[in-house]
Amino acid sequence: MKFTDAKFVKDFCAMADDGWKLGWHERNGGNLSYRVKKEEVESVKENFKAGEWKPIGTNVPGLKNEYFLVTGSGKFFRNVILDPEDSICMIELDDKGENYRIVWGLVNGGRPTSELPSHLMNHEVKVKINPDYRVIYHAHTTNMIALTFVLPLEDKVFTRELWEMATECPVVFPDGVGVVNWMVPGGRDIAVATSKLMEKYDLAVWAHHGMFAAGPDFDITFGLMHTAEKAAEILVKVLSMSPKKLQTITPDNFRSLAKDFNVNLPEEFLYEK
Ligand code: 2HA
Ligand code: ZN
Repeated sequence: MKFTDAKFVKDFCAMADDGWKLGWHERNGGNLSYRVKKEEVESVKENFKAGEWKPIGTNVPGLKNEYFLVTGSGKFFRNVILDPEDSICMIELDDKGENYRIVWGLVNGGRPTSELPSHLMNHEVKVKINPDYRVIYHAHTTNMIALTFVLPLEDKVFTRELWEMATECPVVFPDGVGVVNWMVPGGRDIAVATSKLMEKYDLAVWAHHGMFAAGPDFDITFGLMHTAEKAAEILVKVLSMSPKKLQTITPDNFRSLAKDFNVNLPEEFLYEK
């Protein structure tokens, strides 16, 4: 099968395009990675041309010999659907999880996303907790970034404020949201900080930068990012109208919702204000 005819490749490109259309990927902003299933690897293997092994920049032994479809460093999300061969690549990890090599894509040169350490460390954390998790998505979501200038950079504040913005939010992300203080992107330190939050959450906010989302498939992961960003947009509108809410969803309302919707909402987020 032609590589770009595979459903997982088409779905990857469609998700990148959805994010672009929502304005989350100016220029080369954001990155996406997908841990490819064994049978999917087999289905496109005839197209592989292996490049040289290169260091990942961190160790991910829990992902040894896995294959990932990832966006390219410096590549524009806008171009993923127009020219996938130039914009994305498939990589294979070695049997220690220390090096990678490109097996398909980036035909005009380049390397995988600058946030490869964060993506792979997040995948490694998630696969240990739930082997069904396959997608890590980083986007420059406008409203969430705006909130990181005016809200305290605390998990419990972001989680609670976002939950209050739409009844659906605590059902979509019942574990809450983690927050990383401003850090230099692209390196191992921010990858370690983010992957630590991923032990607890599916969503991490990077102050003054964007968000990371994790999930089992493209729809769920994109939907999580979209729901959180929409809640952030509502909060930006509310705060723009008034610094104080006249009414909101209360801790007891959340407890009733948790019961009826059969979700566990940790009490740490249901504090009195
Ligand atoms: O430019 O989003 O965080 C890609 C990025 C880096
Ligand atoms: Zn970024």
